[in-house]
Amino acid sequence: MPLIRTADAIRSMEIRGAGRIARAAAGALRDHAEATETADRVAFQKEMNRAAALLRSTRPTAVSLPNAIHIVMRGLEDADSAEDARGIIQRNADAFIRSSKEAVAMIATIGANQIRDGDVILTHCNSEAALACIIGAKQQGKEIEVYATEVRPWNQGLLTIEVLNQHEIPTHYIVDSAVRIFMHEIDCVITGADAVCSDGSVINKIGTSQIALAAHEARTRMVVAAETYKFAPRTLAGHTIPIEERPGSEVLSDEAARKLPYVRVRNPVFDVTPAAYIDGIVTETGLIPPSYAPFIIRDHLGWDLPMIADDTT
Ligand code: RI2
Repeated sequence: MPLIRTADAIRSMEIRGAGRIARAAAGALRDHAEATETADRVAFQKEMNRAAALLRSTRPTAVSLPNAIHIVMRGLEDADSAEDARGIIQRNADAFIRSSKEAVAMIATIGANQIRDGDVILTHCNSEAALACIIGAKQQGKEIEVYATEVRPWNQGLLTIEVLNQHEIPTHYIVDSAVRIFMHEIDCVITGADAVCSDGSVINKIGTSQIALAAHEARTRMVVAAETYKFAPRTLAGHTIPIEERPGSEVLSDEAARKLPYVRVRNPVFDVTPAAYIDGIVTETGLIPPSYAPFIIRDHLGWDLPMIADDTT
């Protein structure tokens, strides 16, 4: 997909989900490198920096996006020629896309092993990584049931129940505010992540932290499924991750809002779940306690990332 089209699709949530956004950005950088015909190395690098900045500006919260861009652009400064630089981007992008898909497959196996036969699971939003764990458990022959939330205002729960239905997994579809009433029936909550901070806190779809609180109160396990490239290196240096707030018109139509001049809609789309409410994070390298997050950053993203890259969160 061309660069500007991809950026628009990410911004408008036509492409959504932290992993899908990351792969789409990597693919767009690769295609843009191919389409940028200059033979001048400096001009090529400048154009690719511009493309990276455009993609980075589309959505502020999911750290998978700047991390993917950083991984794809890595080594560009060592290129001898534009052709060399183009090759680096192509190889990096292809490798990233491949490893991102392999990570989901690994998470499926590791996460499925966290689910027992007979478990009732609750999931929130539409996470490829979380669903992979649930589908993995079903494929292991476990009898499971799922509660899936609606996820206002974008109703990503509809995507989730479609996938669960395709896999013939018995599912209850509930409104977001019904989570606590059903929590006593849930054995394990599994969600995805848009970002994992160095203190082990997890940023995910709005409502996740309320679910985690309800799970904590009911002593229900709370597991997060997150590839290592969703960990946020710059949080090691004290940076916080901006929480995206989208237009109020996604919640209340402009027409309805016009009749209510004293009402202002607030529409934050992510929230922060503190590490204390998370029992484990399933990554492609294994199940880790949230306190292990700095080691994931060191081993998979590098300590140097927060220092050298202004472009990473
Ligand atoms: P995967 C989504 O964000 C949801 O918050 C979901 O839990 C998270 O990305 C991770 O998704 P949005 O793009 O990468 O719907 O696991 O705002 O698919």
